[in-house]
Amino acid sequence: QEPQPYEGVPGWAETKDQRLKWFREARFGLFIHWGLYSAAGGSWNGKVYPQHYAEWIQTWASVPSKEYSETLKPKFTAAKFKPEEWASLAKEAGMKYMVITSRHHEGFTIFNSKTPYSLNNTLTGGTNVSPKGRDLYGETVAAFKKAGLKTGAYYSLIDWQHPDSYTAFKINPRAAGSKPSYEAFKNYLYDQVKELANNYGKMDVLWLDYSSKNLQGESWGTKRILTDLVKWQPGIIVNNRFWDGLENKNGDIGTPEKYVPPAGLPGMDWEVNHTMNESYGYSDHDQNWKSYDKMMNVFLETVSKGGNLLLNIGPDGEGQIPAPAVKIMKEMGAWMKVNSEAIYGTTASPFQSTDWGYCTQKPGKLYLEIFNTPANGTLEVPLSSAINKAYILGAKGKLLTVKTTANGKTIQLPSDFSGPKPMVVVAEIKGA
Ligand code: FUL
Repeated sequence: QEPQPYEGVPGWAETKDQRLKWFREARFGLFIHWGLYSAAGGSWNGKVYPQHYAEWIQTWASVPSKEYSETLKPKFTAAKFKPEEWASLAKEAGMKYMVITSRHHEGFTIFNSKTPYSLNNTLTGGTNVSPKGRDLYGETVAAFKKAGLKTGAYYSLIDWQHPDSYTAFKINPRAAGSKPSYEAFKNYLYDQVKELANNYGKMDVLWLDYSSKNLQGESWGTKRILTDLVKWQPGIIVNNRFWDGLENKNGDIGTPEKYVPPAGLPGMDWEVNHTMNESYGYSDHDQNWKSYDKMMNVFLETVSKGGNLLLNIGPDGEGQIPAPAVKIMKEMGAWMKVNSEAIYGTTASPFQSTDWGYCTQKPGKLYLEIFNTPANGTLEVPLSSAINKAYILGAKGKLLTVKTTANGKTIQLPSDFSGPKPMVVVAEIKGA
């Protein structure tokens, strides 16, 4: 295993089990991408950028930061923003936590930052884009806390407009001969995280995105950030993008992006972040919505391999969540209402793979999530331990017939199942 670059940060590695307790039980959270890009909706000056990441529109269209913010600030109105509705939708879906983009790569915050650069930014006249007098990040976090969910901030280490950042020069050409001050940029990152961690009460997750090996790891100053972060927020969970990109085993949690790792991520906690269409940020042009069935497959595959799902929504510039996303979340919620016992607090499947679906477990119980019902209604379970009883989750009174075969067990499924799909069979294991 790679050495943890943060080993030795007091109050971090040794508190891991304690800090991750709720996360390991929660299994399901909401990711929100909301910023100026939401008001662009995937096109610039009439040209559609069909790439999957609409929140990258500034880069796709190569728009200098001044033009970008002057065009989008008036459109990013938040006129229909109702954070308490977002929170109740997440709760209805069965989600236990929420992470929102406090600042994405574009460099504009939706929280009130008093960092000198943010206030005096000569290029764009301040970087907070919340409509006057508001703190959209703070309002969102407060609403979700009120609804009983854990909350956290996505915060981008990449910044396309800060004159001292590593990446801004691509869009905002530097004056010939001038050199960025990486120290100033590191201080800016530190100061903004300090604000996020100190101005909004308890913070449960800091989701940094992302440092890169090519830019020499610690030159992002993330060790200093973590050292103080655990003092400000002793319960904080940090992801692996503090250090060396997207795919590494550092931090508290791994962050596979838009895919479920086939074998999970052995040896670490992890969370798949996934979209329901193609983009994280809102796009008028991305109507490639996945089906409820597909999202449930992603969800159950993830949980059955031991991970959490952080499911993304991209509200538009007015603060409206696209209707297809609301629909999927409500359908997932209807399933969770009956079946959340097969999710919360469960651990990974004991089976490599099955033809019929996925499996999660708790001591003494297996939960079989059935996506493909066998034609004869007989479910084959490659299990040697004896099954005490089997029933459909939510219908404990009606026992299913279990038989022992050469390959394990068979369970006879009911032919009249009418609940939300996938059907979940509970198998209680004898003696466990
Ligand atoms: C990536 C970002 O570049 C994407 O825009 C998105 O935020 C995703 C979750 O992480 O690294």
